[in-house]
Amino acid sequence: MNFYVLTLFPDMIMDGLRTSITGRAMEAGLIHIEAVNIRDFTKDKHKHVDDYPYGGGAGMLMQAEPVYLSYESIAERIGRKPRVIFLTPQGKTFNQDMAKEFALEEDLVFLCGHYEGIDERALESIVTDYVSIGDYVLTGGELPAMVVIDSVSRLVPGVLNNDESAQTESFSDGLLEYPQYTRPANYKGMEVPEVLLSGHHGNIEKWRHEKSLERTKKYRPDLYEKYMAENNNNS
Ligand code: 6GU
Repeated sequence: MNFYVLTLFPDMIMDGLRTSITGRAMEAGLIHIEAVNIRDFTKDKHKHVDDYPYGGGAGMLMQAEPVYLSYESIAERIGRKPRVIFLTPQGKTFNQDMAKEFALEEDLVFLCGHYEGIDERALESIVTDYVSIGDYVLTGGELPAMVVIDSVSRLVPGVLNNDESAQTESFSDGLLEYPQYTRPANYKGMEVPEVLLSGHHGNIEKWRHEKSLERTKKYRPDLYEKYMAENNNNS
């Protein structure tokens, strides 16, 4: 799967994703991540990519032309019009279902805004999806793009090893993860729950499911209600 990130800060994207699991996946050739510097597509001799907003107001806007040309360089290279995700607090809030849907694409382009925004005509011309990562404001779209790329990458076959894949089940069934423990069995007087030492797999599964329900009810009542409604469960 190919990820192209249109950005003014290509190093931020590549430095962040070169490490850990996404870095390993790139090295293995399972995913390709490429940051495209929007500034390389300005025709301005001082390489300006921003200007004042018509009608006045605070801050600067990214101009349409370099944004459009950076997109076009990718569309021409791959020979088709890929889905383009614009990271913006005005977008639809990202979730696991969206990650699954994006993971079905062969190519994804991410557009990262800076300054006060991007000229609307560039957005109208190329953007297919408006995505936010939550109700708070960030300085730019780079971190959100990295968040989305990380979550989509781990759904690409082969990116996670078996141990890592097993870990995914918990959230995808709609419940929060149960608590986990490793050695020692007694840490500063705090004991690992007896059932986990019992070797009784049925009881362990039951305990874990109960703990997942308990935690979800306590910390994410919204997810808990959804789970109960979907599983027709009255417990
Ligand atoms: Cl996608 N962009 C910015 N600038 N801030 C955000 C966001 C995106 N999602 C949440 N806050």
